[in-house]
Amino acid sequence: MKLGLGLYRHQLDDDHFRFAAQAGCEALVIHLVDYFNQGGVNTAKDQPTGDLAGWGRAGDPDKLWEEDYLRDVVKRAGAHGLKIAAIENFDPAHWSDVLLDGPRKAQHLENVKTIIRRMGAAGIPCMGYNFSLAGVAGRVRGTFARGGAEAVGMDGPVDDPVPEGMVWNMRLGERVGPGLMPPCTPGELWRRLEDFLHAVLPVAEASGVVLAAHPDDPPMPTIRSTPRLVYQPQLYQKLIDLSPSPANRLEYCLGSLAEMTEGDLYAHTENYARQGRIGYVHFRNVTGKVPTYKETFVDDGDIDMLRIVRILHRNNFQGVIIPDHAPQMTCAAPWHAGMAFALGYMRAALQTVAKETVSTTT
Ligand SMILES: [Mn+2]
Repeated sequence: MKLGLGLYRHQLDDDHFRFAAQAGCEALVIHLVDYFNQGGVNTAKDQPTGDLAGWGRAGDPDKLWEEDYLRDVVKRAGAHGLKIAAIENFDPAHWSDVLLDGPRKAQHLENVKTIIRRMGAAGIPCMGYNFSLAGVAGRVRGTFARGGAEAVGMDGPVDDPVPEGMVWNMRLGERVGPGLMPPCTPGELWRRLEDFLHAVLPVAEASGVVLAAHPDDPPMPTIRSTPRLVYQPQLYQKLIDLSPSPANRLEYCLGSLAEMTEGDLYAHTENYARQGRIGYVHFRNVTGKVPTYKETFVDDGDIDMLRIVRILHRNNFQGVIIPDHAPQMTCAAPWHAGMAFALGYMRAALQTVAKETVSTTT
């Protein structure tokens, strides 16, 4: 198991690479979608939340991430001893009609395949994705965490419909509406996911890349009147069972899983780790469950995080764990302090379980 850090696109520079290396990271998970582009209420200082207007404007539909750009990031991070373990999230501009089953679906599936091939060529072995129409919508921000630290949570369901022209909480064009996103049933959304996996997994396998699915965030059966796929822990098994390909994996978000109303998180983690289906782990903690939960400091929520690390270790999980999100700490560098706090805890947990194994085998 390796320690990693997630970085947003605007953070892919030497200072952030040094910060990760100094905290003991061996790997990075990078975001290439600019969530903050022309957004109304978000700043790039923390994870995006946003109101009903969404996060910001999606990227250029005609400009896929270039192989040279990917190679450059791999090289610059490598100079600090860091591997790029994964890219997290496709740009809605590149694959919106895969989600919507729209008229450019064939082209958008080709876009995804092209991106996967370029990742393979650049040596980036995992693509994290979130197969969702509404995306990460409906969350609020406040001083919810210990000591009044700013964090993110949910305060009741949000079912205001998604306007036409918005997908995955981002605007595809200059403006949205006045129409609405076409309706979709849960069965239809599962069929779209299956189409995606069957089209892309063979290319992923040939490219040495795995796909890793994030569960729904927040994990409600509907958000903004759109269906969701993985909003209870056992629904991850349904996703796994869509394809036996070893490239069909999970972006295992402990926070989202703990926010779900059913299931034993430890038993599910044991089950998915034993199947070898975890791509990488979002290591974050929460208190409460949907529709009312709050993100917490990693040591301060409902999940026994050390117990999770023991389960992953016992099942020989070789992938990366990253903090996902962390509360913002009151100081000159709130994001950095929050991440450093989480990384320190995680590094201690990894060292603790490694020593436990030694002590039981000698
Ligand atoms: Mn997550």
